[in-house]
Amino acid sequence: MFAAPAGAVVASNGGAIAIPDSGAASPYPSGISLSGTAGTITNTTVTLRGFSHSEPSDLRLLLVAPSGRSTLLMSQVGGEEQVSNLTVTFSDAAPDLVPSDVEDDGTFNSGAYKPTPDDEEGDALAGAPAPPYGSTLSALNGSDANGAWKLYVLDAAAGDSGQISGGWTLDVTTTGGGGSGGGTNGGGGSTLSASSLSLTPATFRPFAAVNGRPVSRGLFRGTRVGFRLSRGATVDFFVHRLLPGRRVGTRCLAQNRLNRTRPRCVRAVYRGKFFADGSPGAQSARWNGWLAGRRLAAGNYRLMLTARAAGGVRSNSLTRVFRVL
Ligand SMILES: [Ca+2]
Repeated sequence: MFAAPAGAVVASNGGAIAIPDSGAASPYPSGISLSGTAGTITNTTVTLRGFSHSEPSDLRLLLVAPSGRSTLLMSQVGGEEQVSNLTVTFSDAAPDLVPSDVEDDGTFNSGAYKPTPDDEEGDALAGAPAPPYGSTLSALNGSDANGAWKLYVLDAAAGDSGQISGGWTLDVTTTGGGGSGGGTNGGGGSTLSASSLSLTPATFRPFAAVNGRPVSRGLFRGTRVGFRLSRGATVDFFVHRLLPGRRVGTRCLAQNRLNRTRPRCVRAVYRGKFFADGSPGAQSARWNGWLAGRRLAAGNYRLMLTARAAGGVRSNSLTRVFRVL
């Protein structure tokens, strides 16, 4: 693989990307936010983790930089054979294109590939910025790295589906030298990234309430929250309950007599937050499933993580869904 050059900024969104049989993945796009990098982009690579699909040639993957410049990472290539749990890096410096015909070009395995947009029509990706799309990652060079990076994953053919279970990592080098550590260089390159948010298990019983206090007892053991930080920071966790609703215009409202025939949707209702002090690297902490002195009620929830450090530096945010029994 390619080691990050000195001065590169590396950030990840570890959230899974679900790829339906046909149409836009969820989320669409998946985002990574960069801030505090100096200068302009000189090199970009993208790594997908846990990439599985029963027919990779169904897929079109588009990376859009904060400037709006874009690179079609792969389109209608990768062959028609099932791939499972690949780690795939896109880099202009890679020796090979993504194989498009497995018989002629070999198997689509984990490894590094040049962007491979085998796309004669150059069609638009529905719901993504309009073409033309770049065919190399150098198409992003010279633009600002700060802001929202977006990865659009579209399945363009019926019959097969997949996922990118471990999300994606962005590795950007800029003329300003980036500077993923420190933050003492005059504010030119202090970044903070979070990745690998997990709940183990993702379905759990919070601690039992005994005299109004949380107590681990039998199956009532809570869960373990894991995450990774690029450097030490305070980590905020926001908890939303996911409830059924009805779509009215752009809003998802609780069902009532007037809107009960509207399309169904999922409402995220804020339930509270907690925080932790995180050290650099992989972290894991037990959570009893209580918020603000109360046990979470049974139901479906979303946990969102965002980290903050001195000087107003904030990380990307990560989300995971979980279920309370
Ligand atoms: Ca498909």
